[in-house]
Amino acid sequence: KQSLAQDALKRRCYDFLNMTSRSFAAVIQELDEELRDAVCLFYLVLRGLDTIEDDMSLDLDRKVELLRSFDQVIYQKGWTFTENGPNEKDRELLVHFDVVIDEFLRLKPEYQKVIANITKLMGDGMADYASGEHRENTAIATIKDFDLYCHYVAGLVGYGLSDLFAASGLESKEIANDKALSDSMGLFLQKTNIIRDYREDLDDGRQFWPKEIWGKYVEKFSDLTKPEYKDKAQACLSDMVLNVLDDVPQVLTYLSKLTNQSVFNFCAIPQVMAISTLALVFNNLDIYHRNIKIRKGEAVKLITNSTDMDNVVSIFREYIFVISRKNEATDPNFMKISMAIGRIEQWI
Ligand code: PS7
Ligand code: MN
Ligand code: MN
Ligand code: MN
Ligand code: MN
Ligand code: MN
Repeated sequence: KQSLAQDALKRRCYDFLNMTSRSFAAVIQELDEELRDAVCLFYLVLRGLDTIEDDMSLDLDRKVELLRSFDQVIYQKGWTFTENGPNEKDRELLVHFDVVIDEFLRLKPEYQKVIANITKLMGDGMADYASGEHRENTAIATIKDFDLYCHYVAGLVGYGLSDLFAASGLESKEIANDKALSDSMGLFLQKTNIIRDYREDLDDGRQFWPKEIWGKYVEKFSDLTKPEYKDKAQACLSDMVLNVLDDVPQVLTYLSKLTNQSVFNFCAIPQVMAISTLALVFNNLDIYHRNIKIRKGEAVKLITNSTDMDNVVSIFREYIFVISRKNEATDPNFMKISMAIGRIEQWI
């Protein structure tokens, strides 16, 4: 049985979850009891790691040291971190990270191992990109670099979540076997986020779009915002969307394998939000100037409708149709996008 003090610590973790996540807080809290705390703590640990990765004011050597050792930090009772810049988003979480560690150490050892394993792989991946071979003006040069970075920060989350689902017994062990499917679940979310956040990331001095794509259209990444390059910017955006569409069949295959209702909702809701966001950003040059988001009412509709595979497939069909209608014959990627849609239509 839990003591009152332990209850209070757990509540603070859920407060941190609600503070740090707009998109995952609700779906995590709806998970079956067996998985809820493990996924919440997985989220908080990775949110802590990402807060270190994102802080451009931290000394680079210090950042790399922290990223590479974060899988050990989560076993150090009492560890807190106050070195982040004062304006760093989610700084508070690390200031009180001892609370997260306490709760992490109360999870089943099997869950702890999954979380620590992914934290090690992600931290090393982030460190590679923060320094070393990828550290130039443009860290992400090729599409291969782009895929690998997204694998580190999102595909690995897919691996870890699938491992937790399998370990809980709420899903079959097989869900964790096909790594490519779990990877796609993360890549589709991450790549859509990276397209949508072009402007925000640019203003923060970060560029995640691979030069292999944007370099076909402009000399400088920031040229995409200029009115004189409007047509280039539109073509570049459709090239990026084309790249993300690749993952859709695998996302639908993964979702079709799930059996537990709460796990299905948890997995499906972010994916339908992503396909809706992708339809919204496609051919929408606003992304180069401001942060655009799907309407609140649309998000609510998506959440309430993502109850089973038939409904999720209908939602994907609807947004793939939107993309298909916005696809213009004058776009240099018109044919390739039509073909990608064709491959998805075999599924829906
Ligand atoms: C453990 C639920 C369901 C098999 C903190 C969920 C930031 C898109 O930086 O906050 O604000 O623009 O909007 C989430 C696979 C990861 C991938 C990655 C951990 C789905 C640290 C989400 C979330 C796999 C690195 C948040 C990948 O976006 O970004 C848990 C299956 C964290 C998932 C980051 C991005 C997540 C992201 P930002 P957001
Ligand atoms: Mn966010
Ligand atoms: Mn971030
Ligand atoms: Mn980051
Ligand atoms: Mn405080
Ligand atoms: Mn982002």
